[in-house]
Parts: sequence; C-alpha cells; structure tokens
Amino acid sequence: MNKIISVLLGAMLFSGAVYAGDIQVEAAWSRATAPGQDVAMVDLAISSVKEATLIGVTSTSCKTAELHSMTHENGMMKMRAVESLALPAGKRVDLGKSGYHLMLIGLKAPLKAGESVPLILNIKVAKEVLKIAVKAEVIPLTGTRTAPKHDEHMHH
Ligand SMILES: [Cu+2]
Repeated sequence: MNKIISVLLGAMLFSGAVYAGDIQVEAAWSRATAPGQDVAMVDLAISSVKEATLIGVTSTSCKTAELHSMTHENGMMKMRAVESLALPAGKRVDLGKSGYHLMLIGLKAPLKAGESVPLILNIKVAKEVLKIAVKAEVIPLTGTRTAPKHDEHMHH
C-alpha cells in the first residue's frame, strides 16, 4: 500500500496536479508509440468535488481524440467510443481501472518517452463546461506505469 501511495505522489509531482475549480486530474500517461503507430491510449484519474461528467477531450497532438470503453468479448479486446463518463462527487475515477481510456487518433508525430501530450478535457459541472488542460506523461513503449522511481522525477 505504501508503495502505491508513493508512486501516485511521484506521478502527481511529475505531471503536476491540475486544479480548475473543484476538479483534479492526476497520473495522466500514455505509452511511446511504435513505428507506424498513429493512435495512442491515455490513462488518467479524475476527482471532482461536485458531481460532473467528462463529455469530451481534444489534443493538439492528434486529429481527433475520443473517450473509449474497453471490454473483453470472447477473448477479444473491444474498444468503442462513448459519449460521456460520469464523475461522481468526491470520488476518484481512474479511467484505466474503470475500463476506459482516452484514444488519440491520427497522431501528428510519434509519442516519445519523456515527452508529454497536451490534452484538454471538457468536463461538465452543473450547466458549465470546464476546459481542463492536462499533460500526459509519455512512458517508454515497454514500460509500465509503476516502473519509474522517485528520483527520476526529481529533475522535472
Ligand atoms: Cu481506444
């Protein structure tokens, strides 16, 4: 448990927790792309003090970005675009663990480890739509999210 907490803290220090009103986005990451790959998945976690809905995502790094759900059907992994994702009040919603991810489609350039991808999340709270800027950390193609050690974040 301690290890998980320190990894999360490290991720927060690295990507910088984003606050816009009552919404916090943390641990945003993607994986470096393989040659010829022009799509990428992004995982992140969103906490909102008030009940909110993630209604869209955009990025200057790709042609289009979508919110996807991922399910396993007959041993096959299936992704489909979904229009929105509910963010219950006071609850951290971890996209990956909840079976969702953001999909970047038509990448303008390969994602390289150590770089970051700028994203804008459109989050609806009551009747207002907040645009939350997030930077997703790009990790090595073969890396896992929990691999980076604390000291690797120090120089950022
Ligand atoms: Cu997808």
